[in-house]
Amino acid sequence: MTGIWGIVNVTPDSFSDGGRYLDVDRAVAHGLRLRADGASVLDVGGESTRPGAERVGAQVEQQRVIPVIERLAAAGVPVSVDTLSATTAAAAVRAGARIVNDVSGGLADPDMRAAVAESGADYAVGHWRGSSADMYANAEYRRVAREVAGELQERIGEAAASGIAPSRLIVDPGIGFAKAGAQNWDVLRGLDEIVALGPRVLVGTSRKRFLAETLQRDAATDDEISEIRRDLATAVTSALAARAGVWAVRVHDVASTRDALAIAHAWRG
Ligand code: PMM
Repeated sequence: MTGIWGIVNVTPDSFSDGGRYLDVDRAVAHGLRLRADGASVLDVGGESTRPGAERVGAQVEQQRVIPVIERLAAAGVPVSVDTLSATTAAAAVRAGARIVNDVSGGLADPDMRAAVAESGADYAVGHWRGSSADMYANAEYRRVAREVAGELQERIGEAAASGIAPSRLIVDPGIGFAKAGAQNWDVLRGLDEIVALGPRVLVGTSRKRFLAETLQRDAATDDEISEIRRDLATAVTSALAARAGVWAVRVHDVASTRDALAIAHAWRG
């Protein structure tokens, strides 16, 4: 059965109404709720990697995520840390995280691969072509899925050279990262090329802009596409990704994707 990573963002915009301790309590409660909804892994992040987002610095990032990771890990939940920073990755593993989720695939921080190798954690490497601020300038492809697969293959080789065994790797085509609109659909359509690389595959479409753009294009009015509709679109793409053979999907609303995966599973028999 396809796994579901539940997203726990510990950023001021995600939990905005209190001091640091209240934020920790709320983030932990949210994570436990996602776990009860069926998440196989909780992915804890303290720095937004969305297009245009500012970097916050490793110290602030760790103040946000480490207490949350400690408590979720102590509750027995498998935790991953969503970070570009080697020091945050190492601290998170010491706090109980089992997986380092690096959307840059090791390109953002030159110390990342060594830190992961030493930590013993699993390593999720994303397809990435530069930081949030300038990623769209790099969204030039001739055959998107093939090029993404080729660049992920390079990341796999670099990880192996750093002493990270292939069995510890997870690859992610990085939906929305240096990919505009339709290019994301090209990647999803070509997921078999990513699956063929060998490592476990993770895919994150959750609430991303290309989904809203697609719904908007077909909409009768130009209303904002609501969160509920983005979650429905996410559940559909997650079920289709599962059929394409991915190992896990990364989502904000675990319950709707859990239901979609159960229905897709029943269809397959
Ligand atoms: N997307 C975001 C953040 N982290 N991690 C992985 N492995 N894959 C993704 O697609 C991914 C990620 C950005 O989305 P968010 O701000 O909604 O979490």
